[in-house]
Amino acid sequence: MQPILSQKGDLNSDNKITPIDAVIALTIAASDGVNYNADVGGDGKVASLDRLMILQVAVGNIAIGS
Ligand SMILES: [Ca+2]
Repeated sequence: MQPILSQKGDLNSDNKITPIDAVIALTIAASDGVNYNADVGGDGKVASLDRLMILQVAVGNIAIGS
C-alpha cells in the first residue's frame, strides 16, 4: 500500500526531497524493490526517469505535486 502522508519522492520521510532520496531510489531500483513514493513519474515502475526527477527536485530545478 502506498503511504498517504508521504510526498512522492520523499523516500526517507524527512519531508524534504534531497539527493539522499535520489540515492535511496537508486538503491531500490538496484535491488528490484518496490516503493511507490519513488515512482514519481507514476508509471508503476521505479526507473531512471524517477531518479532523475527526484534529483531535479532536490536541486530545485523542478517541483512535483504532492
Ligand atoms: Ca527526503
